[in-house]
Amino acid sequence: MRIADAEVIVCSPGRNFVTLRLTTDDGISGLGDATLNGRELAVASYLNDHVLPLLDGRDPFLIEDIWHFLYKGAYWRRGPVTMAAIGAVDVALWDIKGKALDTPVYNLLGGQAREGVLVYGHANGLDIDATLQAAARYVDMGYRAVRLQTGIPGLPAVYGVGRGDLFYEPTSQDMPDEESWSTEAYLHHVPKLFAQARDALGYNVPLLHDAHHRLTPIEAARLGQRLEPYDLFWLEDAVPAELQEGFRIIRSHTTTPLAVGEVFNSIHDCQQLITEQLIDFIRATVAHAGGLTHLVRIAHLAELHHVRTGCHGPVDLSPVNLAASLHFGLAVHNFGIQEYMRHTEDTDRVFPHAYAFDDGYLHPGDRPGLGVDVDTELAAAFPYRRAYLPVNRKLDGTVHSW
Ligand code: EZ4
Ligand code: CO
Repeated sequence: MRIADAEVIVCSPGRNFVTLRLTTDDGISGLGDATLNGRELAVASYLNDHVLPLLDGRDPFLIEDIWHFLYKGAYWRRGPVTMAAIGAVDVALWDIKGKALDTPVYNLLGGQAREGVLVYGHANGLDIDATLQAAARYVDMGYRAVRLQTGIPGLPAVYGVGRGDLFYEPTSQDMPDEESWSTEAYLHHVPKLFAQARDALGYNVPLLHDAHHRLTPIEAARLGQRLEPYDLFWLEDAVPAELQEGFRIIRSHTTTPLAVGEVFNSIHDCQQLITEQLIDFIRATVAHAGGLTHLVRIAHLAELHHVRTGCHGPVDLSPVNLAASLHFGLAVHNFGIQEYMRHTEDTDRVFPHAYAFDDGYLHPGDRPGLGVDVDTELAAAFPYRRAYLPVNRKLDGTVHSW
């Protein structure tokens, strides 16, 4: 069997997605998600102009060989664009292998290690009451874990608070929206959210929170301490993680579990965080961290160091990425939890899929391969539109992490 055809499908059913489809000479197709939010066309070009010509005629079963051919063969290593492109090829090859062997991808990764993939939903609100109402809605829908984000008094717009419905994820055309930030206001307000959340929801629902890279290590340590009475499942992205040893400061001051890694693209971004046991959950994404092949490597390193997985699963990645995450989460031993934001109906129509939510768990389904298709005709009805994530400024105008 040989790779005979490769195409990059760019569409925007509500938001932009870049999808790679590889097809073999005997007509088996595999899909990979190459979406990099706000920089989509860079990955499309990297694939079309530089990677796809290298795949023609290769044996699609040689997943490990092709991974290293693309990684080492480029000479230029790592980086979000490169790793998203390699990840898309990798996932498409796993999809092809599953279909060729007539078995779901999770069977190729070691088989089902649990009955379903525990997920958490996003409860957002302009104020604490609205956030708690949203959380109660998630619990009613059967979710067993919920992330809470709330507006901060004095700040007109902050991360995690948008339209307030089930489909939160900001995007803007033309120029990025600008949000505002005050660490002082945030640190003062967030403990109140979790105090009231425990009063309203009790202690049986795991609760999560995302600080979205806005704190310094000592600020994060203080927040972690203040949140200890409320038993968080995790505090996410407390600080930007380019400086991995920065997490030592947080770790030495608080027992609140720490999660980080949604912007990581390789094992080298987290090896110190993992081997020094500075975090509890690694959030690297299938699509952005070099595909299933590389994410399994990260998970195996993490397992040795008591770190569990908690993959990023935003709506700005397509159902192809979510399906791949579910096969991974079902099979990997040190799985922790999976982020789950519902895609819009248009996205679900463009990417029909076998995975399903039931009683707080997602299951990837039992179709051979990933169990996701792309309807290219329908995709063509949703053309690409340039879009940006927001940027963030402190109250004095200084650009801050978003
Ligand atoms: O902001 O995926 O935990 N989830 C997140 C996401 C990210 C977006 C960026 O593209 O932090 O909402
Ligand atoms: Co996050």
